[in-house]
Amino acid sequence: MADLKSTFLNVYSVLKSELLHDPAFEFSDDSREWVERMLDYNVPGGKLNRGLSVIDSYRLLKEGQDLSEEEIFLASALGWCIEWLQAYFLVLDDIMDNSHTRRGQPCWFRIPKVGMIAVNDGILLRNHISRILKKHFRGKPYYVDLLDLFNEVEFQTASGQMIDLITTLEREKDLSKYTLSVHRRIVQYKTAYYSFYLPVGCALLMAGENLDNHTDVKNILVEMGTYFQVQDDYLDCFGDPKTIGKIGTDIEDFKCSWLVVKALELCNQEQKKVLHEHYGKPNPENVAKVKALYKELNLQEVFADYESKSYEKLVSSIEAHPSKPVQAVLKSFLAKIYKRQK
Ligand code: DMA
Ligand code: MG
Ligand code: MG
Ligand code: MG
Repeated sequence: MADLKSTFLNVYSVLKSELLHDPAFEFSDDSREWVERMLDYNVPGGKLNRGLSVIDSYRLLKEGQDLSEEEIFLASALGWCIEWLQAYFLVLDDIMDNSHTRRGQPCWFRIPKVGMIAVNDGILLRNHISRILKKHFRGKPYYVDLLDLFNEVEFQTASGQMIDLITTLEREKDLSKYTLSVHRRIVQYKTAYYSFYLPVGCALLMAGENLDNHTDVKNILVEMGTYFQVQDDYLDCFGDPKTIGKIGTDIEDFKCSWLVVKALELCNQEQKKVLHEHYGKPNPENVAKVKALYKELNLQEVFADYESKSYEKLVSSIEAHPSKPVQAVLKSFLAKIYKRQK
C-alpha cells in the first residue's frame, strides 16, 4: 500500500513536469514557477482516495492478473486527473464558501499574493486534465469515452455546486425549503458523481468495458457518494479541524447541510425559533447557539444511526451484484470511507 502510494506520487512528478514543459505555451521562469507552486499547493495534499482507487479498482477488475508498468502508469494518470479535477473544484469552492483552511493550510485564495488569481488557477487546473488525457490517452480506443465521462461528470458537479449555492442565496434565506430531498439532490450532483462514479468509471473504461452496461454500479456508487457527503456535513460541525484539515463554515454559510435538515425534522416550535434566529449568521455566538441545539437534539446519535443503516444497505446492494470483481471494487471503496474521521 505504501508502495502503491509512492508509485502514484512518482506519476504526479512526471505529469507535473510534462505540464511545465507543455509545448503549446512558451513558459517564462516566472510562469513556470507560479504553476509549479500552484500545483504543489493544491493537487497532491489530500487523502488521495479518489485517485488511488482508480488503480485499486482496475486491479480488482483484472482479477489478480499482474499489471504491466504501462497499465499502472495509465491508471495512475487517470487517478491524478481526478485529483486535478478535485483541486479545480476545491480552489473555487473555497472562494464561494468563504472558507479559511483546506488540508491543514490556508485556502489558496487566502495567500496574499494569490487572491483572485485563484480563479484563473482553477481554470488552468481544469485545462491540465485535458492536456494529460490528450498526451497519454489520445491513441487509446476508449479516449472519446474518457473525454465524455470527464465532461459529463464535470457538468454534473458544477450543476450540483450551482444548486448548493442558489439554495443559500442571501436574499431568500428560508429554512422551510431545506428538506431531505433537496439535500439529496445537491449532494448527489456536487459530490457523488465525481468522487465515486468517476474513479470506477475510469477503471471500467481502461478495462475495455462499456459504461452503458454498468448503470447498476453507477447507482450504488451514487448512493455511496451521498453517504460520503452526509459524513462531510457531519464533520463540518462535529469533526476535529486538526484531523479534517478544514474549519467548518456550513452554519455561517446557511448551507443545506444534512445536520440542519435533520434538526428541522426533529425540533419543536421553540427550537425552530432558535434555528431561524441563529442559522446563517457569521458571529461565533450564533454558531455556538446552533451547535448547542444540534447537541440538544442528539444529532450525534442520529448520525451514528444513519451511518450504520447506510452501511448495511450498501453492503446488501453490493452483495446483490452479479459480478464478484465488481463487488470487490465496491466493497473496497466502502471500506475506505466507513466511519471515517477525515
Ligand atoms: C464540496 O462541497 C463539493 C465540491 C464539488 C468541491 P463542500 O463545500 O461541502 O466541500 P468542503 O466541505 O470540502 O468545502
Ligand atoms: Mg466548501
Ligand atoms: Mg461548497
Ligand atoms: Mg463540507
